[in-house]
Amino acid sequence: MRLFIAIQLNEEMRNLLGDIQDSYRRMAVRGNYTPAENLHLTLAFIGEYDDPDKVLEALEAVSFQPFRISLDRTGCFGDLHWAGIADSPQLENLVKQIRHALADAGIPFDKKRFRAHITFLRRATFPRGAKTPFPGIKTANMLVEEIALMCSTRGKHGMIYTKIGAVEARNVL
Ligand code: 2AM
Repeated sequence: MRLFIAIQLNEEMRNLLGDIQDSYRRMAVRGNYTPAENLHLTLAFIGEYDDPDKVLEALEAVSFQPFRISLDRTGCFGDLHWAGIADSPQLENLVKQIRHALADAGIPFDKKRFRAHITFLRRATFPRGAKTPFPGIKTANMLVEEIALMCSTRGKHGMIYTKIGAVEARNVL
């Protein structure tokens, strides 16, 4: 199974991402728009791995308190367009812990530098002469209270992401 660890988004974040997608659509940008239910922030990409229980066990070593993240910009990697998360030491720390936990358990993962982004459009093609739309500087935020182990499968109408387990934030007084 194809696994990754992600933060699932609240309604406020999904709504803003939907508004951003609409502004791209209004510019007649074509491509593969991420359906609202698939929007997420990947923290670590594991890929093909058949022991999700071992991943969940490894993630028990990760400890974090609830923290806020917010969207603050849009950008692209080639024809893949994303919304960026404002700098967050808590998020960086969480990703570091996840990577350590996976490495300690011998679970493979993509070791590319972490760049906190939420992909909302893939394989974008812009109409001739169009500029990348930069919708206002609206922001949205959410409280991160858990990280989810996600499984990705190819459905009839695109990718299906299913949560198969989670680790919750711990409130430490
Ligand atoms: P992306 O949005 O930038 O493609 C499921 O594929 C999730 O894992 C996506 O959020 C994807 O990021 C992310 N991901 C990270 N590294 C990946 C990799 N090497 N291959 C595929 N997906 C990866």
